[in-house]
Parts: sequence; structure tokens; C-alpha cells
Amino acid sequence: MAKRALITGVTGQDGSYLAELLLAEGYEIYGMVRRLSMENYDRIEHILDRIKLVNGDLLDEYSIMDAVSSVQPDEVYNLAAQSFVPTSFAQPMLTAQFNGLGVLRWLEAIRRLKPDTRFYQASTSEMFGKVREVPQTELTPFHPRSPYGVAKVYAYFITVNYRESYGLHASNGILFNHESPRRGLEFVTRKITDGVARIKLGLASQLRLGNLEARRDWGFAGDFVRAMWLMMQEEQPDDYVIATGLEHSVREFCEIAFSRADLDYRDHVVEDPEFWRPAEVHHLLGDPSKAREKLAWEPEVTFEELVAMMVDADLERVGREMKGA
Ligand code: NAP
Ligand code: G4F
Repeated sequence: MAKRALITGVTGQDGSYLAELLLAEGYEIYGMVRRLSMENYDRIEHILDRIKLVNGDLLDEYSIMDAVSSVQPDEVYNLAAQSFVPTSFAQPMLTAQFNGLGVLRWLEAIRRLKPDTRFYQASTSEMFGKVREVPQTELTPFHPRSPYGVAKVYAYFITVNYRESYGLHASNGILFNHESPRRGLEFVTRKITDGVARIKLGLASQLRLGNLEARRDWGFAGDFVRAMWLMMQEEQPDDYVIATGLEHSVREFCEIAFSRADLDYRDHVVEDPEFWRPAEVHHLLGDPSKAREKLAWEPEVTFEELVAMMVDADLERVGREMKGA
């Protein structure tokens, strides 16, 4: 019988790649979606006929309990979250509810209704924040720098706690930044590649960005969802850093992205304090040795290939939109 996976956040970047992967692995897939005034299935349109949608919201424990009862999932991937760090400064309460207590609601529903369900929590390198060591491993202490990071630290430890207290198969993937042509337009990589396309095609001349010296360990989302699935197949639940082990600055991202379109970023990028954060995470670099050794996981797409993939996709999309197609 096919395994059943329930994915929260299936309409998001990672949810869409994970759904594709699990379909290829022969899973029966249920995606949890919340009610919006207009459907936003753009990222999963191509697979909508092969997945089943269930209604629910991280804020509503009854909808989560109903989802567990009706789907009876073998695996739950909790990818849903308020995922944009600046919004967490503007809406800290909402972020704590979604990203912190939302996870507790899932763990409680599983514990009470189907305790043999395996649970994946989308933890994040943002938990390392003001980093205590370089590179960061599973043993590096956390020092989050945003309400987003603080809520995710709660989520991380409540997942560990339910594993230790109740024996749930609950794992944290501590994922470093991962990107793709499906990344939301507000995140810096996609903002840059969309900006490159608009400038190249004559729709804009400037791109206003914040801290160009911030450094991140950027990988490809398609590679990173494979790590989520691999850790759920392990007999023992555990926590894993998922990263490429290489870092670049926002400035370097700009340089490569603009040159992909034969442009010089220095002619177009304007530094704007509007995009600075109340507290910045200056530098993140992961050590994925444990995932490499235990899960045999390796990223396949290089940084340069990722930037090229994103620029090319945005050039194609913006060009298509200009033609009215
Ligand atoms: P994303 O594109 O922003 O997707 C977030 C998803 O969460 C969307 O499907 C959204 O649904 C859903 N969602 C938000 N609030 C919800 C609520 N109250 N109830 C139900 N669903 C809700 O994020 P992503 O980049 O795919 O990231 C996936 C997860 O990994 C997130 O938890 C994020 O914090 C974490 N993470 C991401 C990265 C990264 O670099 N991408 C790194 C580490 C960890 P709507 O479509 O309805 O808005
Ligand atoms: O792309 P970002 O907004 O991603 P950030 O804050 O690192 O968070 C992402 O990765 C986390 C994993 O570490 C996830 F947990 C989280 O959900 C999200 O997916 O910003 C990256 C860096 C920051 O240092 C920011 O200050 O880029 C810098 N930056 C510079 N100019 C900018 C801009 N970021 C944005 N969004 N917009 C700018 O104009």
C-alpha cells in the first residue's frame, strides 16, 4: 500500500518541491491549505490532479486534529510558517502563534490521535542568529535575532521534547537558506533575479536592497527537500543540519546574477536603509557532515547554477508577461 504523507505549507516553495518528490516516490499526498479570499495554487498547479487538499490552519487545533483523524498519515511534513524574517518584527505575535504554537498543535494532535506518525519540523539556520561558532553544526548553541528565529527555537525544542517525552518519531531539519525560481519575491535572492529581469527588459533601472555584506549558505530547494524525506526514512528520529557548506554575500549574488544578463550590478543596485533589520544575522555557514554521513545526502546544484537557473527563469517569465501571455 502506498505511504501517506501530509504536507503543511504545500502551496509554498518547499511544499511544492516536496510534493513532486513524494509523488515520484509513490506516496499518496495530502496537502493542507488554509482558506484565502483567492486560491494561490500557482506552485502546485501542475500536480493538483495528483494530490488531495485538506483545509486547515496552524492557528486552529481542531482543523489539525481533523486532518490527522481523516488522513491517518504515515508522515507529516510541517512546512507551513510565517517565513519572512522582516514580517516577524512587524507581526511578532502572529509569528509566535504560527511558527511556535502551531508546531505544538501538530505534535499534540499526533500524540493523541496517531502516535506512530512520523513528524518533520522545518527548523532553520536563523536559530543560530548571532553565531557562536563557524561553521554551525547540530551542536552549535542558538542565539536567534528575530521573533521569527525565537519562535523557531521554541518549535525546535518542543519537537525534541515530544520525541524524548512520548517517543514520537519527530525530527528537525535545520535548513540553511534554499532558493529556486519558486522562491517568494520578497526574499533577497528572488528580489535580485526578478530585478535583473526587469532591468534587462527595460521595465526598471534600479534595484533597492538592504545589507549587501550579509553572508548566507545558499542551496537549491529541490536538493533540500530530498534531505527532509531522507531523515523521515531513518529508523531513529534525529536532528540534522542541511547546508551546502559554502557561503556568499548578497553583493556576490548580485554580481553573478547581473552578469548572467550581461549587466553590471554597480550600475543598478542602490543600498537603502529601508531594508535594514532591527537586528541582523550577518553570517550563516552550515556544516552538513552529519547529513552526508548518516543520510548520504549531498546537494547537487552549485551556487552558480542556482543563480543562473533563477535569472533565466525570471527573464523568461517577465518576457512572457510583457507579451501578455
Ligand atoms: P513559503 O514559501 O513562505 O511557504 C510557507 C507556507 O506556509 C505556504 O504554503 C503558506 O500558505 C503556509 N502557511 C503560512 N501560514 C499558515 C497558516 N497559518 N496555516 C496554514 N498554512 C500556512 O516558505 P518556504 O520557503 O517553502 O519554507 C518552508 C518552511 O521551511 C517554513 O517553515 C520556513 O520557515 C522553513 N525554512 C525555510 C528556509 C528557506 O530558506 N526557504 C530555510 C529554513 C527553514 P499560503 O500559501 O496560504 O500563504
Ligand atoms: O532572503 P532573506 O530575506 O532571508 P533570511 O532572512 O536569511 O531568511 C530566510 O532563510 C532562513 C534560513 O536561514 C529561513 F528560515 C527564513 O524562513 C527565510 O527563508 O535575507 C537574506 C539576507 C539578510 O541578511 C538580509 O538582511 O539578505 C539581506 N538583504 C539585503 N537586502 C535583504 C535585502 N533581504 C531582503 N529580503 N530584501 C532585501 O532587500
